[in-house]
Amino acid sequence: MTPEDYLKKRLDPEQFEKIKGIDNPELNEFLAKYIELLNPARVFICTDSKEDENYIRRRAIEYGEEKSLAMEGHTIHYDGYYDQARDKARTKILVPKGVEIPFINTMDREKGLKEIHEIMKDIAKGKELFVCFFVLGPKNSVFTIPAVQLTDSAYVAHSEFILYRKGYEEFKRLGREAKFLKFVHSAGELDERKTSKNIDKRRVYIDLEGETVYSANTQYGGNTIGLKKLAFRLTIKRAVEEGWLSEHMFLMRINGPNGRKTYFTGAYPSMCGKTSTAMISWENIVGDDLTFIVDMKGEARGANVEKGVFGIIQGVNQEDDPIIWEVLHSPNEIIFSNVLVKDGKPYWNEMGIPIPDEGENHSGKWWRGKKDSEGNEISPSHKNARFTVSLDAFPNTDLEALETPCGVRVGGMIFGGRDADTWPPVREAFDWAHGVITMGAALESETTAATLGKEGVRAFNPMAILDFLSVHIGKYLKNYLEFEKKLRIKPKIFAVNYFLREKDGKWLNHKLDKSVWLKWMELRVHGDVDAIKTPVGYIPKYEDLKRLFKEVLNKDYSREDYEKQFVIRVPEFLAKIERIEKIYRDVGNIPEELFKVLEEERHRLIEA
Ligand code: SPV
Ligand code: MN
Repeated sequence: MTPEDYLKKRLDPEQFEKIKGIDNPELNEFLAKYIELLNPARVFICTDSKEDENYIRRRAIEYGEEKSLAMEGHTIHYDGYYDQARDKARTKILVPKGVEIPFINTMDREKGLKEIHEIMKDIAKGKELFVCFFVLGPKNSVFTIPAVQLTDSAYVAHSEFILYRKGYEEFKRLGREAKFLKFVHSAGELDERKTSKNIDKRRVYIDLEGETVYSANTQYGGNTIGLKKLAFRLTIKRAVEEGWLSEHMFLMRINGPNGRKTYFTGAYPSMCGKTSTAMISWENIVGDDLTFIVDMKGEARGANVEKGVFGIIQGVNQEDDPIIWEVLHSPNEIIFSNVLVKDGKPYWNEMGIPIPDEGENHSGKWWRGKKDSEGNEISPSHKNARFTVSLDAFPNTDLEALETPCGVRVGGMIFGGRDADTWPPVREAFDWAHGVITMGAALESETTAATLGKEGVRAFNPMAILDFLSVHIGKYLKNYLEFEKKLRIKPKIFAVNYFLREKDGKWLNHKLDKSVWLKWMELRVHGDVDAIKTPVGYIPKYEDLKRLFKEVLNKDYSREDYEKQFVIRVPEFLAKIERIEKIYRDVGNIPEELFKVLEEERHRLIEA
């Protein structure tokens, strides 16, 4: 039987008609294979129609994966208590026999495919399977990558409709030309709370060769939403092979003098201020997580891979995040996940207002003081609780930049680390290679939120991408370094660190100081202000920051603060170079240029 015949027999006529509209034998083969394997009770094919999207929303409620909250458009979804974050240990890249990739969890491809196909056999029995079409990047552009998602979770499909651009028409338009990514997900058997039951069989297997990702027995978005971090592994590989950049970066517009618009990307490890930077209320958001950067006529052009936000909700409060707060309290379409709900209202940790003493949360029925089976007190919401919302809900989204098929010209690229004692708050690289190597490839962040005075544990996280790398880091860096050669106009590269501390542990900066660094970087991109040359790059002059603090925050900025923040900490920088160099020496197959640039920096620091 041909795949098409199989689909005709297996699907309702109405659903089969939708598939027939797409002329792509590879798609038919894929669908037939996985519908047969997962063996759902029924299959729903989603087109780009409002009606089909509404069907998904309705199903999420009917199947109990989401519940309506008091405010229109708001729903709550819970993941299992032990299924609240990306499962790094059970996420594996499938590789040919004998291949190992440093830092990356790999598994023999044949073995992995066999295991996941066994786990997925009949996994959707009795359930409805949704087949959804999306694209990464703006439609009908050089950025566009089509993708098909199979999932038996209406919550996952619903999330994707909020986060990604619809792609059914694009599949129809491309027909056999569509070089698409494939995602197969099943939440597996569900418990009475409609959360994945068989966590021991949770797997996320990434088949680079087949450009297919399998995800089973999990619901948490980072493990299941195919187009997010699962597709990211596939697009990093494509980018390295094709000579462009697929990055874990926000994309934002910084508003300069006289209406000037300058676009910046920013890569920061989790919890280093990425989303809060992208959402500063007087600047403009284009994206908060993933950016594609290509060269176009010698310019670096960036586009948001997504069109929505899957953001961390802990700590969002009215004072520091007025825009997010407003969005979360308006009748937008929002999925809250793993927060506390009382009387149909969502509550989360550190929201700056009193939180009820009981309700329902990620642990089921919750009351203040409730402990889990390990004796840990359960907080009102999970640390990684999230909100899922489209970018068009934000009043400061740059919608034109979001959808333009040419992307926007990237003026600056920021790498954001987290350390108490090394990087100054902001500095500019001497050139592309200096920035890529000493800022991007040397990115570190502290894993623990250090208690007063105590130093956090530094973790190496180049380009904030270590969790997602799908190629050898040497290849990835070589591509980055070579990308420069395609550029006539090069983005400036900057490094920021919002987390400097005094010797006694006190923070050296306030939360909003970052908005001043952004304005300074914008001016530097256009050569509007001078800077001071140091061994590790250019730093701002006191006078410029003083003026900007007044202009942006209406605050005074003392020379004493400036000197504490911007002193070049030579021993710490030298120690960092040593750490980073050792990591790359141990890995092997790293472009020689990396060691040369680090050596030059060491030399400058010693001479200073
Ligand atoms: C991150 O952790 O970097 C996220 C959320 O953006 S996740 O989808 O889990 O990757
Ligand atoms: Mn992310």
